[in-house]
Amino acid sequence: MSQYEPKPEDRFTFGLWTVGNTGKDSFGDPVRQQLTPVEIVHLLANVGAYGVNFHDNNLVPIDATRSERDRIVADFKAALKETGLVVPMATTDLFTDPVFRDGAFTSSNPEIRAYALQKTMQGMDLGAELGAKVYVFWGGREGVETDAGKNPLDAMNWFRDALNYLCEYSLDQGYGLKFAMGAKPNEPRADLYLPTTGAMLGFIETLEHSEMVGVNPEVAHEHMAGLSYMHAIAQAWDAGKLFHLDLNDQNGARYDQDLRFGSHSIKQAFFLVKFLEDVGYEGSRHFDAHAYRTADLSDVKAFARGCIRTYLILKEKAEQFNEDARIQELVAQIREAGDPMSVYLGEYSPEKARQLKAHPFDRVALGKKGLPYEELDQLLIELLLGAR
Ligand code: GLT
Ligand code: MN
Repeated sequence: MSQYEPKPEDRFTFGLWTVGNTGKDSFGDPVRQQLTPVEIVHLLANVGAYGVNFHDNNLVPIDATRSERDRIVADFKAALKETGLVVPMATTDLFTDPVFRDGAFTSSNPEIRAYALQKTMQGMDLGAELGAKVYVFWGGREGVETDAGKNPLDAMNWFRDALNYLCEYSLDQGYGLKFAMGAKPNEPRADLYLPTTGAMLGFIETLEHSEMVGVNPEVAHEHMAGLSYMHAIAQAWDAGKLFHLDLNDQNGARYDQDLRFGSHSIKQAFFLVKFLEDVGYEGSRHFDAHAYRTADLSDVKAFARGCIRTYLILKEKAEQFNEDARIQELVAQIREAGDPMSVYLGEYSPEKARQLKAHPFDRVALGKKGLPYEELDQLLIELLLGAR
């Protein structure tokens, strides 16, 4: 249906590794041919994406020579020019190569920590060359299987040192990059450091250039921890730190599924889209998901279109929710339950505190009041199911 056609201002982006996923998993070999970055750019243009993001090694293999790198980047730039796609975000693969088996910035080996800095600086150079404004940090191996050999305080200090160093590098080069840190509770390691968005937000405040650093929350990662993604997003927004996001889906505390956006937790996805649209989020709507292992290339396209369409359908549902008279009546009833207490709430003053302490609350009567959350939630379900 034409009303669900993406527009550039929707900022729908995908990573090269998402539609480029070959279906390989820990138990099975690839089922799809590896597409080249140029082929992926064309595929994404075909499904209506605005941009494409990459890890350094999605684009340039880790062992490429300088001339191979330059040729790959030139071909990629030509494909971007031809299709009009842009690169809003880039990141570093600090988890695939065996060198990172004990982490990158938090590796016990200082030589590996230095190599991780070198690799990230080169990744930042590549990102900046292609126009990226956001640089993502996902610490896939920053964690442990056992705490027997590493003190988390050391790991935290090494992590902090690395980010402080890289902020300086970006400033030094004039790249103007914003860093976005992605949290994940576990997998591939047993326990990853800074496992939730809230933990990341706390850590960021300890950095020397905390103003440059925000978060990149991912649906699946919060849901794996049994948390509300939308609440993590709201906290990041409240802190002015929502620099990027990873949209996908996840069925609870399983392995990291990276499902098509909105394919499992429709209600959560609705609240998320409504939140982003209501506050006026203007960053990338980036899909960090991949198609089922059963998919062939044409089904991968259906997967990518599906991510976009579901977002746009939920955006329309959010508008309906905001305009639905009965729904808004119930929302208002919930918000306005009780006598106006504004005289006591808000800023503290000794006089207000004295008056509030003297106020005769009817606690029992207050405790008797019900709230129509059931009716409201059922209306939402009916709206989502198309019965309203
Ligand atoms: C991976 C991870 C995400 C990261 C991506 C960039 S890769 O899919 O789940 O959190 O943002 O490293
Ligand atoms: Mn994931």
